[in-house]
This record gives sequence, structure tokens and C-alpha cells, in this order.
Amino acid sequence: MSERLLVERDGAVLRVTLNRPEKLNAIDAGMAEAARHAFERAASDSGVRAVLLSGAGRAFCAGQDLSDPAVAPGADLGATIERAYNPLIRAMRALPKPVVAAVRGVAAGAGANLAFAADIVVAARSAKFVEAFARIGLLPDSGGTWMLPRLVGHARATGLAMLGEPLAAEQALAWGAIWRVVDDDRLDEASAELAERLAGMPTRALGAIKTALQAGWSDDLDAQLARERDAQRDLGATYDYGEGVEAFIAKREARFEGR
Ligand code: T3D
Repeated sequence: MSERLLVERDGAVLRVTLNRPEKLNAIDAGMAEAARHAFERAASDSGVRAVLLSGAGRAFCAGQDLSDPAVAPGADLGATIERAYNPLIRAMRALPKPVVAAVRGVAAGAGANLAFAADIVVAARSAKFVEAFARIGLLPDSGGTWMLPRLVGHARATGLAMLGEPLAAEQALAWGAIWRVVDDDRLDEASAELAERLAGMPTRALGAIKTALQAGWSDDLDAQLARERDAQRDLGATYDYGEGVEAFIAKREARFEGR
């Protein structure tokens, strides 16, 4: 595991921290792969029931390390995308467990789209999201062209992608791109609380919600109704559904186990 990516267990929460603060956590060779491996391990480890993704220092992530020779002008950028970013975004979106991104300061380029690939984004008031790509002659990658219009609508996505202007946390909240904005000194606590809360919920249900909501972006109503039926059939057989109903009847707090 790279030291530029810290991966730590905190109860049922896996904390994944981009750890290159002197370069605003710009992603260099190996960091994206290490992050992808962390998400893949989270998928296969039943003890992990939520992931908390954050950046060390004053920024979340400044995107691709532009000083990396692998992305020097003339290099095959498609190769970097295929090796590093696409597998990472796929691993995050395929993980049947909630991913919380805690964003402080700037999230630029692939860093912005990494945050938007999380299920729930909690941002510090200082946070700003910058689709910086066009400013250096590129288009948003890491799923940006797919995610942005779905989050904020076509017109706003186009403006963000073409102009590369910073989107402040409060504006991102008003546009529906993120879940919550908190004061900077509350970000660590608020995001950890949220991840811990999600980790104590019925994990299988949260995974089914994530999968169904994503599928709903491309499926028609009939397909989605069938998906809901099938998923509900599976969830109805889980321990957590039994526990949830029993706790409701008994008027006590449910103790979900993620199975
Ligand atoms: O195939 C492929 O892989 C292509 C994929 C591309 C994906 C992308 O992410 S493209 C977009 C890449 N990111 C950017 O274009 C953003 C570049 N950074 C900035 O515009 C600014 O740094 C920020 C707006 C993010 C922050 O500005 P500021 O003034 O707060 O900080 P700073 O002084 O610019 O940066 C602090 C240090 O981080 C500085 O290093 P130094 O001079 O103190 O040694 C700066 O060079 C470094 N840094 C920031 N971003 C990057 C970076 N170093 C390498 N790559 C970066 N992306």
C-alpha cells in the first residue's frame, strides 16, 4: 500500500485518505491504483460497511499530477485513464456499500469527479469543485461527463465543463450536486459521524439502493419496477429485514448486522 494513500479500518468504516498534502493530493502513478484496490477490498470484506474518502491537508485533491511524465504532452492519456482512473471510478460505483467523500478546500479535475463519484458528499464551507480540464485542453474524465449532467443538469454541466470556473460548496449544495455543507472545523467530525451511521445501517439494503438508483438513470420504468421487485425479494430474506421489523414491533432500536 502506498503511503500516498492511507487505508485504515475504524470499526466498520474503511478510511481512505489521499495523502500528498504538499501537492494538494494530486494523483501520481500508483495512487489511483492503490485507491482502486482499497475499494475492491472493501467490496470483499464483510466487516467493512462504509468507506470514508478524504484528502490530507488543505485540499481534497488537485486531480492528475501534471508533472507525471505519463501525462506529458504527446503521451497516450487514454492509457493512463484506462489503467488508473476508469478502474477506480468503476470500483467506487460498483461497491455495494456507501462511500462518503469529505471535501475540504479544492477538488479539481479528476479530484472533483472522484468526489462526485461518491454516494454522499459532505463539503466544508471552503470547498470548491473545479472541472479544470478544459483550462489545459482536456475534457472531464473520471466519469465527469456522465456524472455532471445527472447531478446538476445539462446546462450547468456544460458551463462547469467548458468554463472550468470553481463551483463553491454552497452553490454545489444549491444545485443538488452534494449532500451537505458544514463549517471547516466540523468536516472531520460530521463526515466520520455520517460514515459511522451508514456503517450501522442495513448494508445490503444500502447496496441495493445504490445499484437501483444508478440503474434508474438508464433503465425504463418497467425494468426499474422489475429491479425493485427482485431486490426487495432478496432483501426480504435478510437478517437485517427481520431485525428491522422485530425492532419496530418491539419499539426498540434495531441492531443491524449488514447481512
Ligand atoms: O490521462 C490522464 O491521466 C489525464 C488525466 C487528467 C485528469 C485531470 O485531473 S486533469 C486536471 C489536473 N488538475 C488541474 O489542472 C489543477 C491544477 N492545479 C491548480 O489549478 C491549482 O493548484 C489549484 C486551483 C488546484 C489550487 O491552487 P492553489 O493556489 O491553492 O495552490 P497551488 O500553489 O497552485 O498548489 C500547491 C502545490 O500543489 C504547488 O506545488 P509547489 O509549487 O508548492 O511545489 C502546485 O504545483 C501543486 N499542484 C497543484 N495541483 C497540481 C500540483 N502539482 C501537480 N499536479 C497538479 N494537478
